Amino acid sequence: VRAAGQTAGEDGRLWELARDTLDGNWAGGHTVPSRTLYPHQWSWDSAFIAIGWAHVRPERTWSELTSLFRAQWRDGRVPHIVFNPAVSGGAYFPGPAFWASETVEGAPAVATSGLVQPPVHALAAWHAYRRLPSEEGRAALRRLYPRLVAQQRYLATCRDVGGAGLASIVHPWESGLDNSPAWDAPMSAVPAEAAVMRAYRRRDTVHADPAHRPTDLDYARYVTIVTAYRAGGYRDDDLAERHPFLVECPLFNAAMGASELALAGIAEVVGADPGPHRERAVRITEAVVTRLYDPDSGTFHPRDLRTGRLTPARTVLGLTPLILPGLPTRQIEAVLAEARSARFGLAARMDRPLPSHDRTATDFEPLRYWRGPSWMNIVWLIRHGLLAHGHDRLAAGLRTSMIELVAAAGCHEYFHPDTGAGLGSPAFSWTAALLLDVLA
Ligand code: 2M8
Repeated sequence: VRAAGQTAGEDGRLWELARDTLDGNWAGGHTVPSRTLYPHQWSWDSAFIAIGWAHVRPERTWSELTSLFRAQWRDGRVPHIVFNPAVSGGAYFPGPAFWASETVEGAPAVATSGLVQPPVHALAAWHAYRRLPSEEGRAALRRLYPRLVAQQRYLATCRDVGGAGLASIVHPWESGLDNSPAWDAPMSAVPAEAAVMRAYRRRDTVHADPAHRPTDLDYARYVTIVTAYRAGGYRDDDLAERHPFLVECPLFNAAMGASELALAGIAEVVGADPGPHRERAVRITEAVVTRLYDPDSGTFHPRDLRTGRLTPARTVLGLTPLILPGLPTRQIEAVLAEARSARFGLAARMDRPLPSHDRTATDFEPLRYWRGPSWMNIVWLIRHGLLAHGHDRLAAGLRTSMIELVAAAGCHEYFHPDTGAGLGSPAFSWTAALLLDVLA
């Protein structure tokens, strides 16, 4: 752990800013993504946040993950939101009353959502542990290991709707990239009208500029999809026959594969057998390539199980299978070509931040959430993948870009992909956490 002040000059200032941002969002046992926009615990946020805590307050790495997994459902699903009972139910939409998790058999005592998010947790736990191995860390890994295994098992069984060894997401919120153009095709088939939202009160647009957030029509569809899933008690049987949104996402599945490899590492530390994890990682990697790689575009796309087709948009999701250490050379090279093209502009010296969507596309929106702006967790994951494949110079380009963004704009939630201006929440936890990781 590096004490503030040990780092000279500008890096020291950023280090303190990032640590103070995390401290400000610490809610005792977990860290909120943002005090205003997201006042509860979010699943994949906590994974990224845990990585940051390892560098400044290591004990919080393990509380962050432990508190999240305490809310794991009996079937193994890790809910995407764990509601803090001390925060008013109306502070965030949709709040605990909307999800009604307490009515579901197998849900925990604390109120949660019924959806999941990309399973980056084993990856994060292993990354944090390796950055700072300790006896406390080993004890935490021993406690977390069976829960991480159950999380992966849930996704690999209940969510393998397509039967090809990949997990399906049942809602765009499960992707973490809520309104990405990747979901436009499957979302257009979900029945809804913007007027549906008159029955609800959105809270996000109170705290953030509505022009930077998903639209009311998007929200109407989000509500329709949750309502359908909730009506079936959040069960996953027969989803293919009855659920309006079913997609195999490249990031979600790459995270699942990379987490199996992380679990192999964790298994060795806790005295379990790493073999089955390595085998599963190989199988998931093969399925990601077979099902989600498109040789014509030279990148990865989500597969819409309702049409059987790959969705056409070329978003940053296409680059994320780089986090799979076993990705074949052919796909690594294709993805690198896509990343270095004018669409994404990856370079050893970036002239602009990495966007979340193809910047040459007609539906590229530089201000709107996941439809163009640059996001630190995605940049961190792609950098992690570049390092795994030995592309150190390109990885360094992303690291410099991350540092420059925060230096100029602060720990914002997302950044304008041309100017680097800060957007969304100004004190956002995963931005701070992942900055600490690249500075350390
Ligand atoms: C955003 O998603 C939530 C819904 O889960 C929202 O918009 O209200 C996404 O950026 C998601 O990836 C993130 O985990 C969450 C909290 O930071 O916010």
